[in-house]
Amino acid sequence: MPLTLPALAYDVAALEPHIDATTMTIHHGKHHAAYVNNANNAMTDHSALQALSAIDILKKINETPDTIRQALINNVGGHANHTLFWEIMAPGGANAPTGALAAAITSTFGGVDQLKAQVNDAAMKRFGSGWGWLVADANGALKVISTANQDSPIMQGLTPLLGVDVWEHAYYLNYQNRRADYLAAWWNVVNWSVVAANYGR
Ligand code: MN3
Repeated sequence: MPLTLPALAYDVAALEPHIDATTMTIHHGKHHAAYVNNANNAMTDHSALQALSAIDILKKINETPDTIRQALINNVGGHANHTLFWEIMAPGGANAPTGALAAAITSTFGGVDQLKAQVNDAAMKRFGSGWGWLVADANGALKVISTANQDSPIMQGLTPLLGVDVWEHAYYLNYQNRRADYLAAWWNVVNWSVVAANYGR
């Protein structure tokens, strides 16, 4: 099959107390796995698509067959979004953004605290399910955006550097309706080294 569920690089309990082990187990093993399975099912009769990476499918989403495009948006998007999400979290996180990313955050937003506030605002204003993002455009300029459902910034020609999942499945077991509390806690597990590496791609 073309797409596979990536293994987590850390234990499901490693992000506690900020993200609990049960949420991680279900989120990765059930939700993310379902996006992978549903994406592969959608591509069953489309061998050319099966040869592409998730990122390349999303870049060419407007060239995909009408009959499966929404399934690809939802499920290839869900796969790419969650793959990034696991990668940009780590136990303890990193202390601060570094290098070119740190300089760009300062020049664009004024500093990392202001960036966090903008991401939190975008994530809080996302009605229903979706994501808050730090992205780079084709010129390397940083922007904060939000997308609905599993819509990927890649479909807009943007490079996602950091994304926070604000679907209720990402936080409801531990935080119930308190999305703001989840967001505040989530910054404690951001792996800024990976976010900085994403900016260099
Ligand atoms: Mn999710």
